[in-house]
Amino acid sequence: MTVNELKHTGLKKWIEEACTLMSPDTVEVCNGTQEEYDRMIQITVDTGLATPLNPWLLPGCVLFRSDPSDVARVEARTYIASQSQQDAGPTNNWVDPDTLKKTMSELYRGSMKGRTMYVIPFSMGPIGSNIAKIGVQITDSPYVVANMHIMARVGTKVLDVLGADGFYIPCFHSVGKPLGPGEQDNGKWPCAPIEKKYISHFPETREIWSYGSGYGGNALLGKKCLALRIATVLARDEGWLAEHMLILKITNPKGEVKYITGAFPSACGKTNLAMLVPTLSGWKVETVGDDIAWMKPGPDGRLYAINPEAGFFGVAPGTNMDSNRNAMETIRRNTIFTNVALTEEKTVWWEMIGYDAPGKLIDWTGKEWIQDKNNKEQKPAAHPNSRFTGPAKQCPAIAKEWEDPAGVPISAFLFGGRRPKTIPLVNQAKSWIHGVFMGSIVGSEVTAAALDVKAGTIRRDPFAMLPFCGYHMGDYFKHWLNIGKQNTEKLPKIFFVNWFRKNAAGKFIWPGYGDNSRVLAWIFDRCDGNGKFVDTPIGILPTPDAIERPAGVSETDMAEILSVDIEGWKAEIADVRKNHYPKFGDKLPQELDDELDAIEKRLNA
Ligand code: O2Y
Ligand code: MN
Repeated sequence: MTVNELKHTGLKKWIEEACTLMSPDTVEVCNGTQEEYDRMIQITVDTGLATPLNPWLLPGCVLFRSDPSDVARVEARTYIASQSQQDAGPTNNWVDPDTLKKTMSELYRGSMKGRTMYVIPFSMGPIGSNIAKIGVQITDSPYVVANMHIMARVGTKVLDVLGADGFYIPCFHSVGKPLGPGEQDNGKWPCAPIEKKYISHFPETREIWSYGSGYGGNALLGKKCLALRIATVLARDEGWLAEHMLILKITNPKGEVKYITGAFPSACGKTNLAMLVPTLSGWKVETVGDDIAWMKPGPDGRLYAINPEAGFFGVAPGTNMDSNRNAMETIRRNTIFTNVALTEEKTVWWEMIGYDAPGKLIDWTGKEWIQDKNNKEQKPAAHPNSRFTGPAKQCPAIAKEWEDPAGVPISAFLFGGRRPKTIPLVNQAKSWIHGVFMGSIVGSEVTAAALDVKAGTIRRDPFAMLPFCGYHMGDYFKHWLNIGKQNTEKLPKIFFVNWFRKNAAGKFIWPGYGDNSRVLAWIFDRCDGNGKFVDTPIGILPTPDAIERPAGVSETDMAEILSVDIEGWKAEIADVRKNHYPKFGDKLPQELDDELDAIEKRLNA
C-alpha cells in the first residue's frame, strides 16, 4: 500500500509532514506479511548488519551486533515533556515540549536521506480488543521493522481497525544516520552519538519522538514508550492500569484457574517467573505475558488484563534449560538475537547458557573470543544486556487465553524485589491501601558492585515503574488508591514476595525458579480465603507449615524466611520515611503516610 492509498487523512498528513522533514529516499507502508519480514531481514543481511544462523539448528534465526554506544535503554536521554515540569515529577527527566520539539526537529531534518521510511501501523494488544491501542511508528530501520513484527501485531489489519478517523499514537523514530549518495551501512550499526540520542514522550498530545538509537526499548516504540510511559497517562485519564507486570495463569490440582500479575525490578527473574515450570505436583503454570499488563474493569467489575505485546524481548545471559526451559524452547526458531556470541557452527552462545563455549567464538563486538575460565578478568562474549526477540506463540507454556481480546480476570498482584534481609518470602496485604504501600516501597538491595551508593542501600523502584511512569509518581500512587475505591469486593488481593533472602552465611535460603510454585499455591488459596495464615504487624503471613518445603529447605530455614524481623522493619519504615517518601513532596498521598504510621504503631505495640 502507498501513502496515497491510506484512508485515514490525519495519518496521511502526518506521514507527508514527516517525509518533508526527514527526506527519506522512499516510503513504504508496512503490511505485516511474512514476505515483508523476510525482506527486512534480507536487507540487513545484504548491508552486513545481520548474520543468518545455522538453518538446521536455529531455523529462521539471525544475529545482530549493535554499536557499543547503543546497547540498552538510555534513561539519562529519556524525557517526559509535559507542559508543566511538576507533572513529570521528580523521577523523570523533563524538558519543555516546545523547546524539545525544536531541538529534535533540527536533528530529524534530513535524517532519513539515503534510507527508506517504513510506516508501521501496530496494535498493542489483540487487534480489535477494547483494551488494545493502536500506534503508528515511522522508522528508517529495517531491524526495527522486523522486531516490531515479532513484538506487536503490525500491518494492514491494524489499518482496517483504525479506519478513516480512528485514534492512534504517532511515533517518530530515526536512527539518526543519514546516508550519502551510494553510501551503505556496510556492517556498521547506524545510530547517533549518546549526546544526540533522545527518547521523548509528550504526554498531553500522546506523541513519541525517538532519535539516535536503534536498540530495544529506545527504538521498538510500542514497548516501554507506548505500552508504559504513554499508556500510564491514558490509563490515569481513562480509569485503568498500565503496569510493568508479567501475567500468569495458574491451575490447581482440582482444575480451578486463577490469573495473577507481578511487578519486579530488573534482575529479579521476572521472565523466569513468567515461564516457570512448577515443582509442585498437580499444579500447572502458564504464561500470558512476561513484561507488561494492561488492566481494565470488565462488565462484572473485576479487572481484566491483556498482554499488549506479541513477543518476548528477553535478556540472554543467564537464560538456560534450568533457569527457563520455556524461553529456551521459544527461541529455537524465528528469533532475532542481538549482541550474543556466535559459534563456529553459526549458533549462539552466552554466559550461563548451561555449557562451556563450544570452541572459538565471535564475541558481541565482532572479535574472536576463546573461553579462558582461569581468567577472572575476561570480558564476556555476550553483552550483559544481549537479547532475544522471540514470538510469544512459540512458547510451550503459552496459555490458550493469551490473545483473548476480553483479557483474563486478575485475582492477585505480586510485588517483589531482591531483598537479602527483612522482607519475608511472602506477605499478603491487609487492605488495598496496605497493598499500594507495598508497591510504593518496592526495591532491591544494592550490591557491592554498584559504586555510586553504599552497599546495603535499598534502591527503590516503586511498582517497578521508576523509568516507565509517564507522569508524577505521587499522582500515580493516587491513581492506584483511586482504583481501589471501585468494586472493592472484586479487587485483586496484593502480595509482597521475596525469593532472595540470605542466611547468616550469605547463602540464598529459598531455591527459587520452579519452587516458587509453592508460594504461588499459597497465594492461589489465599485469594479464596483459604491457606493457613497468621496475622502479623507487617501483613498476613503463611504459617511455617502452610507452604510445602522444597528439597534443601529445613524447618528452621522456613521459620526464618517467614519470620517478622521487627527491628529490620523498623529500619525499613525509617528508611522509607527519611529517604523515599520525601521525594514525592506534597503529591505523596496522605493514605501512604498514614499506612507508614500504622505499621510502625503495630511494630511498637
Ligand atoms: O535495554 C533495553 O532496551 C531493553 S529493557 C527491557 C526489555 C524487555 C523487558 N523489560 C525491559 C526493562 O528494562 O524492564
Ligand atoms: Mn521490563
